Amino acid sequence: MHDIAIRGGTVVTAFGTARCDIGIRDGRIATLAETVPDAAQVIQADGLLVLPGGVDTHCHIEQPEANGTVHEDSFVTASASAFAGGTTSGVCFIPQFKGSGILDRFADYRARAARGMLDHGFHQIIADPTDEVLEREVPLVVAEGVRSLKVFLTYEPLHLDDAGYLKVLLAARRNGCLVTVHCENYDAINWRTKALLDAGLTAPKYHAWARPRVVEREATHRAIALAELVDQPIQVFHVSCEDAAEEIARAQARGLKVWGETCPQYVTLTASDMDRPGFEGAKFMCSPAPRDAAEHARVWEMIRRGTLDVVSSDHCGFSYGGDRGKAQNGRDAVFRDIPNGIPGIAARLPIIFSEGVSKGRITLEQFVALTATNPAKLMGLAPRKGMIQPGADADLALWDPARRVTITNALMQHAIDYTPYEGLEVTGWPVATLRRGEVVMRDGKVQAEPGTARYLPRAPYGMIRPRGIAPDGFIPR
Ligand code: DUC
Ligand code: ZN
Ligand code: ZN
Repeated sequence: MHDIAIRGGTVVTAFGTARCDIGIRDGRIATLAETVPDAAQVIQADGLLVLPGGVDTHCHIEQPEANGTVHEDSFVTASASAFAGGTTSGVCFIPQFKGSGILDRFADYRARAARGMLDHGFHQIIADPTDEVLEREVPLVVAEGVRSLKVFLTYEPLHLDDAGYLKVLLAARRNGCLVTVHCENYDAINWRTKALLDAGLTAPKYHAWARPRVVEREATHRAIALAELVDQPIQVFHVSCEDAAEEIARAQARGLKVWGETCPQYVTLTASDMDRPGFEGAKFMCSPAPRDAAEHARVWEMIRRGTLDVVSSDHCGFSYGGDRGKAQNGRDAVFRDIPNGIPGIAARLPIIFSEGVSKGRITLEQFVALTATNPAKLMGLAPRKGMIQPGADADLALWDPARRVTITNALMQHAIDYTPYEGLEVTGWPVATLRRGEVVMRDGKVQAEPGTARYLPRAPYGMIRPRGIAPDGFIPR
């Protein structure tokens, strides 16, 4: 006997598509069969696709910043937003600030995340790679199930220089972690920023001028080269352009363990969105900066080739109105002083489905791979998450591939007062979301109890094991 049967739908996995029923028992997928006759509850899915719930492995939620602010979406509101868009699990960021360790933050952040509804793992940000942090504290958070260290090659006050990055790569290698990297050149951006501000070019649109493609390409190249030196697998976060993706493609062709992630903003938003009157351009400010329509086509090509194999949201909630979010330094702040980041945890799946599958750029199976299976595998969450197979958590999105929707902020169900995708028309929309067999969203109504989130500790896994090949065979400890 099953608790739930999902009947009549078309089940899509990264490996194929089949008309079959799904039987769920104790929150897990128990049966995939032509018919599942015995169930206490039946959900009819005729005409719908049944997809693995989205896995968003790059979400900034309720994350404290060094200046004392906290991203405005709480774990409760961001969980609701995720469910509204068909996403059922995420990986978020435990902060570290220069001059502090990481352990005190871990307990606090884990408690915040537990108050939400989204199943979650963590990346550990390393902003101050002291010996104490790398030798003593990192092994302790790894023992708690953290398997990725996140570094920023730019951004005050998070940025690491090459020496610091090398130390983190080595610590990751010792502890069996992946390193995820924000790749932009810190000094080049600062130099450009100063020159722009000195010339009186201060509006939001100059954010893109301060950090052109070349600074991303250079840092991507360097991040990969140093990872090769240490024989440490890395994922390059939020690749915005072909130039940076080509660096990843070259590394992959040489057999290096380098993966590339992109985000919906890099196939929809453009630098000209930041050129709106007054402060409005701040709504689209994120880093790397959005490029242009021609670049969108090139990013799609890199997705199709498999160079970029994960699409995450980089959800990062700063409201537009009021004085806490984008305007925390005033509505006439120069571009350098406007916080970077845009909300997107709800919009991710609809945008990639619509722009990708509905417009014929990728297959259904590629969509599932990009948004659920590949991120789950790379982060060590599969097969529990990101897959539809017996034993996996019954995390599912029931998807109407023909539903046409105009994105509005209300549909996003987050705590942010705008969406950068306002007015975007999409074809394909989630009509229900199940998390561990529980219907947590139906027809846009989120119905999950705060405090029901589960922490996803990550054990060692083979995908991120070093290759055992270093340039001259020497890897320091
Ligand atoms: N870029 C990041 O690297 N992080 C958060 C938001 C952003 O735009
Ligand atoms: Zn980043
Ligand atoms: Zn980010």
